[in-house]
Amino acid sequence: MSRHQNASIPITTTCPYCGVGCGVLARVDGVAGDSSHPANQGRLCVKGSALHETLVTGSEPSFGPRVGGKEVGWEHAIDRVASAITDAVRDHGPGSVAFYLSGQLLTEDYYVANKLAKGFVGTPHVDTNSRLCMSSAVAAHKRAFGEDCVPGCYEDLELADLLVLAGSNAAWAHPVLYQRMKAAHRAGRKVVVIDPRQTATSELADLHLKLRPGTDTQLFNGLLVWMHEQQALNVEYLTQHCSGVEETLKAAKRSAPDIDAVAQVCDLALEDVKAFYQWFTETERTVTAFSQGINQSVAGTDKGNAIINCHLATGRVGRPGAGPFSLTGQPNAMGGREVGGLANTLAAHMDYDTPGARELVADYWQTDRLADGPGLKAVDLFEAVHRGDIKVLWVMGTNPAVSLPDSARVREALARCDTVIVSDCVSTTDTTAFADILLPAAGWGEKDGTVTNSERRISRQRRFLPLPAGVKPDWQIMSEVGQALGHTKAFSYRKPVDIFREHAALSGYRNAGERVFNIAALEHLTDDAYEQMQPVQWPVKAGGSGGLQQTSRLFSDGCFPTPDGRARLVPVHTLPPGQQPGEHYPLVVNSGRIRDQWHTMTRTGLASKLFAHRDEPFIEVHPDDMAGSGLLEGGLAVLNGPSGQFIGRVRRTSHQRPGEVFVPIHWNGQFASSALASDLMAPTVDPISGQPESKHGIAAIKPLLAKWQARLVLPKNQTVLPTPMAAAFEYWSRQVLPNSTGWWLAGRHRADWLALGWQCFGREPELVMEDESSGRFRAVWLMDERLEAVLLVEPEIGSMPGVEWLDQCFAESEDGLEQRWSLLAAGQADAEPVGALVCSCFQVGENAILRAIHEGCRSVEALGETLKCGSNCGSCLPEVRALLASVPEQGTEQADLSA
Ligand SMILES: Nc1nc2c(c(=O)[nH]1)N[C@H]1C(S)=C(S)[C@@H](COP(=O)(O)OP(=O)(O)OC[C@H]3O[C@@H](n4cnc5c(=O)[nH]c(N)nc54)[C@H](O)[C@@H]3O)O[C@H]1N2
Ligand SMILES: Nc1nc2c(c(=O)[nH]1)N[C@H]1C(S)=C(S)[C@@H](COP(=O)(O)OP(=O)(O)OC[C@H]3O[C@@H](n4cnc5c(=O)[nH]c(N)nc54)[C@H](O)[C@@H]3O)O[C@H]1N2
Ligand code: SF4
Ligand SMILES: [Mo]
Repeated sequence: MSRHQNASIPITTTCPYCGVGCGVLARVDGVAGDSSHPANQGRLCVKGSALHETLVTGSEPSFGPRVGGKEVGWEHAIDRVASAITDAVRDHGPGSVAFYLSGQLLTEDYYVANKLAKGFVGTPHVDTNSRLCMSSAVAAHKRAFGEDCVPGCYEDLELADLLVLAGSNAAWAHPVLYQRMKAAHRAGRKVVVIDPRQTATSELADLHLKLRPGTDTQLFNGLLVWMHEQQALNVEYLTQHCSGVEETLKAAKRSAPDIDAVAQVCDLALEDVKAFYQWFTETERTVTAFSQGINQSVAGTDKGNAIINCHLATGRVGRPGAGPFSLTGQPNAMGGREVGGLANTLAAHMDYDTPGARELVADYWQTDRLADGPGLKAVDLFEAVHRGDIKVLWVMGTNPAVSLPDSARVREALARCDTVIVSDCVSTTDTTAFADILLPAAGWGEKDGTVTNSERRISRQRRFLPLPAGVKPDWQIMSEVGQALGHTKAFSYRKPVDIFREHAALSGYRNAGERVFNIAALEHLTDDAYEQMQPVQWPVKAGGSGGLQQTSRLFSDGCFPTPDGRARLVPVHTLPPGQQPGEHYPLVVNSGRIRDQWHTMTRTGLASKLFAHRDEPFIEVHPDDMAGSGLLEGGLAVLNGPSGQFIGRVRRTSHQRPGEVFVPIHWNGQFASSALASDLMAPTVDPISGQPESKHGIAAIKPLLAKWQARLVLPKNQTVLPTPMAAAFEYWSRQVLPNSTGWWLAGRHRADWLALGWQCFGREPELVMEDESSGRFRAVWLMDERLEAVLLVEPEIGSMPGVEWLDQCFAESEDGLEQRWSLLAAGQADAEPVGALVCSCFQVGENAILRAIHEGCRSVEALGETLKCGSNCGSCLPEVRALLASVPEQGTEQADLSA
């Protein structure tokens, strides 16, 4: 296959965002869903459909490696990395070097990182952002099954007659899988959503259990007890295939003696708990899919096992339409687990304490430096950096300054560390700011390799763009460092397929069936076969069609990879959240994803259309908590927690429970003055998995009493707020617009606008209007008849012209500008504000949808025909349906726009 991108021929590849792992047909100028990929069968969500707009290539000038902030050649950079590692190992031992990796690396990158760190530098301190994401599910799988395996496949979510979604907002976080669940609806199928918050996913729910956060263990323990009392347990399955039954039942009874106790502790209606228990008891084909509401908890592993216990006790594991199903978040969280990238694992689904594993791996890698035991997990690892025990830290494909809890302490640790190496495809992030050595890594579309999705399906990511000058793929950067450290043979890879073959072979090396993860049938893949490789589900054996036999379901025969071949029911306990609300911090802070952004926005933050759904950091507050607080819908508020603050716009909604607020995880120092969810999270971790409790902070809320609000709009290529402005305001946030970049600004004290303008633009504005009495100020700076800057200041946000209109001014000729300026001066905008954007694909806002509903469009289809909304990727359909439901047939009541 030609490696050169031809604009007319799309390359078949895989989406780099969520763990659904959709197949994509990619070209520089557009993407489409791959109808032959089993995960998505042609569908894509909003983020997937905007992939060509979030390519790093072209979004910033490509950059070469930097040492101490200065651009250097690759040879020099590699030498510096190698000498920093050599010096640290010589002076302080291999444990003074640490790697912090990511579920967004390709399997080939991940394999090389793990081999380099554990095998040749000899440090055990290799952890990954999967610690913040999947590690509780990993630990729960190992305890129950003996190995970290997801027993089921996506089809099970369609086949299930009862689908339980626990701590998952799949409609926004796994949109294509959610669409599959929704499309599979049939009479009699039931869906239960377990989430303290009403979400877009709860629209699918026949029953929404809006439980008290952190009480999932009691809910599932209570279910086990109930089923036991109803004599609904599968005694034959338990007798033949499980251990730990008695102890588990005993522990469950202690934590959830009866249904009344469960209803009380979970703060649920008794009938609701009963309905859930009855449905679960009666329905053979039950799948419980779980995600971060389960994993990111001080009791995350126990929550996972409480769920798995109920499935084992009913024999519902690995059967069509039945099983526990951990939804993985990142595109290659699963691949990272396969290579052994977590600090407590060694390689290829072997742990340090797996009998014979160290010898096996040392022999396979031909090394005598293999690390000898588990290393530090993410939160402890950064504590060790803070203490100065880690001298060299190499961060790859993750943004810990944003995503780890207690961000201020993490930043302090990064600032203290002797040598911080950061590999990223974007030069300016909150973490690259701390890099002593910055290594430009190839991003999606520029590199080749494989990823594994939530259902164990390995797919190819293929390159369709030329590699930008100065940039290298991660596997190559690490291989060159390995060679510079003297391990020439071990790191002599010439292309990703060399690594893939070695990884595949290790999975089968001396594996007589002890390890389920086995893809040795792929170890002799030719270069060409790797190029053409079709998605395949592990374990993969030789034989079957196309010479390969893949596996959709595991453990169907009731045999498990434990020493006695039995699955284990695990007694689980109830741990209270690490931080309890109280007098000073009365609110519980929940955090999570929004539909159109990906994590720290380094890529989705490039596309204007992905900003339109939620254009500012926000805080969702319950009406009860707003009463008497001075908080206003659309006003700004400050959340103060024990270790930091968060400023965002208030969204009034009863979707979450009173006493609880919700904040998005996406905004960071590149996009807002103070909107890091992790500033409100304590580094409390699950004692078994080490996963931080990122869904449970505490805070107090108060309004940010702004004297004025402003809009600053600059040309598209200006992505940094001029320093004098940043210094003058209490609040700013940045939004990428189609033709410009916009900032929302707010402050407590009146500024001298003209003086501030001088500091930023070096002159007076060409057009200016100031009205002392109303507090309104408007100024325009023009350069060569093009707009250079527009600043609008208003005492109230409500009187600000719509941003679409301002942005349009940056696309217009002088004539159009003149006319608009006169309107601007008169204080009017000529376009109706679109309101929050609902459909990103066709840019349809809620105001237009509400108008169309009032004018008679009473169905999703009718709205789709009139406005096109929801007719492309369908990610917005839950919100379109919520808007429809909010307008009574004949009435004109206001919608609850917080859907
Ligand atoms: N759009 C988008 N999609 C993504 C991502 C993204 O950044 N953006 N990231 C990907 C990644 S890496 C991941 S890990 C996944 C995460 O996918 P999800 O886990 O589905 O997403 P979250 O929004 O983090 O959290 C899910 C829900 O957990 C609920 N929750 C909080 N506390 C509790 C509790 O105590 N019990 C229960 N039962 N629920 C609780 C929250 O209210 C929230 O609605 O998303 C993936 N997909
Ligand atoms: N409060 C709170 N905190 C959370 C969570 C939460 O729900 N609440 N969720 C947690 C979860 S589940 C996750 S997964 C984490 C995610 O948190 P992070 O992993 O920190 O977030 P990303 O923005 O995905 O960071 C990926 C980085 O890798 C870069 N990158 C992209 N592709 C490549 C590549 O090919 N090579 C290299 N070298 N770099 C690349 C990107 O530019 C970006 O800087 O956040 C966690 N933190
Ligand atoms: S659901 Fe969306 S983000 Fe996830 S893999 Fe598919 S297209 Fe990508
Ligand atoms: Mo994640």
